[in-house]
Amino acid sequence: MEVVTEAVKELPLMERSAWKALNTHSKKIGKLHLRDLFATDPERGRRLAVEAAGLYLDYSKNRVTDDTLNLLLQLAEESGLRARIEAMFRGEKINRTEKRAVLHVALRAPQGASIVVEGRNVVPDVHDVLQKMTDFSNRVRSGALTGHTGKPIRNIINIGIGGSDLGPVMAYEALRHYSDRERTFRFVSNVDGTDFAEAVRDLNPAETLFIVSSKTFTTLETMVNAHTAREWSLAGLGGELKSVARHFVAVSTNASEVSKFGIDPKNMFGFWDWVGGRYSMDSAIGLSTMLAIGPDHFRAMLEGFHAIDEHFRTAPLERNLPVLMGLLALWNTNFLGAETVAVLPYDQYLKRFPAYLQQLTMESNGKHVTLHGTEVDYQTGPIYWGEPGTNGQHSFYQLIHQGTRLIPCDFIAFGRPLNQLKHHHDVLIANVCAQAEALAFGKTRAQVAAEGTPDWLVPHRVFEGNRPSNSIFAEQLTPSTLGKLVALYEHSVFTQGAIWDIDSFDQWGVELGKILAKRIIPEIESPVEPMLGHDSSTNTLIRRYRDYRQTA
Ligand code: G6Q
Repeated sequence: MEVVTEAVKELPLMERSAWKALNTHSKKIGKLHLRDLFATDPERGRRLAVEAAGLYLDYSKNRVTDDTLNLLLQLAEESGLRARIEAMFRGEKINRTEKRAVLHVALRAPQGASIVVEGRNVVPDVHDVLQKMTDFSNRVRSGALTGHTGKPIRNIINIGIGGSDLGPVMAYEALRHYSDRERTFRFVSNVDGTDFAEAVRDLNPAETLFIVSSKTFTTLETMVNAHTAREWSLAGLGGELKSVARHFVAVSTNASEVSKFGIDPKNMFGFWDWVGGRYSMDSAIGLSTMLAIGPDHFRAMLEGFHAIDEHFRTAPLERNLPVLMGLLALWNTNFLGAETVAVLPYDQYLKRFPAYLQQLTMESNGKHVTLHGTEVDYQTGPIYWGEPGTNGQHSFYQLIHQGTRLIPCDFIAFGRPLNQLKHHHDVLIANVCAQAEALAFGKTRAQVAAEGTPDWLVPHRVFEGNRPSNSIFAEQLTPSTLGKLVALYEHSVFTQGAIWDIDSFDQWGVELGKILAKRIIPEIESPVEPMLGHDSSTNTLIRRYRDYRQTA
């Protein structure tokens, strides 16, 4: 099926009438304060909120009026957002530069659904792999599957990087409450030997299963780690090659490389080229997640994803959570000059969620040309970052409250805690509410002075306020809620990328460094002094490292 064409017909972004109107409008809005917006509309906090599939989004503390929202929605229409959404769900090759369909939504489509890629309904394939993962997980979790020496598998190590690591790590941490506490789960990604050494230092190879997760099965870091794991495992199991079959499985799209590595393709869990790495935590790349939380919880997570997929596909744009989040991020970036978005989960289990979102958002929308290769003349993807509250409050929130930059925040919180300890949760939620309130409304000079603050100290204690934030609340952090949250951000990223008219699904920016590293490895390892043809800085750094290496 050919690449969607609707974007071709459109005007460049900055020439669209809604964009131009937003530009003019933003000059007026720049002067409005959230204090006034709330004072003149007592219903604002209820009105500018929307709930879908159990996620509640309060976006009232953004610097927007009804006119702003209408113009943003108009921009979405003028940019053909609806057609783009449909094109994705129909399996069109919207990843233009890689000529691929983008169908992570098929990974969570229920049995019986039909999503056709190049004439083939892929949903039955998805469910076949899910069934294979389920059978395998049940065998490991019940103890039926043992290691080479007959001992049960107690340790599971996922080896992968980027999209083959960040999702599994995040999901494991996020859903640890639901995990099998009898087993140890670790994740090795970095080619820095420390990562592997620390992951295995207290483990028995006879009880350890490695999942080598790599879509391509050629990624340098993963292959170096996988070979080290193989040596470590063999060394602990008497060097018997047939032990590999019991201690290694692969998640990949590349069966021939998997078997070259020595893993029997029947121990391989497949996925497809229409699943992008950073959109793959709900594919077989989530095998470690399923082993940790069990197949039922994994399927509940998929149902959560699917609920938001359906909402994204069918809800009117003005009630559509991912669309609103995407439009607000775009408003803050392109019209209010924000450069980052802070994601602040008030839940310790979500401690790796900001790291996960960094890849999802920045690898997707960190692009400088449009789908058609022309240089953009507007900002694209903002920098996403964050830490769990309340820890961040005692660290970088100072800059958000009183610094000179505008940093929109996404606060995430849950109604019911998974660990009920005295009134911890009430204190936690009081903090998330207080932070959003303080950022929006601040504290005026008059308020500070009225507290008896000496004149010289007043400026230091003034909080300007007018700092935008979203608050995302849900009842409880469950596997289903996690699926919903991830899908919310996936589709918010999609919305932004569709309007910016960029390819949110390629990642050419990671290539150059990879190629250069491959060139430098032999120069570093050469037994004779190599001829170096880099710039003078790179040459000197390589020589310095060679000196360290010789004295090591
Ligand atoms: C994600 C990227 C990238 C990828 C890693 C690992 O969208 O494509 O982060 O996931 O480079 O790739 P492999 O799974 O092929 O090892």
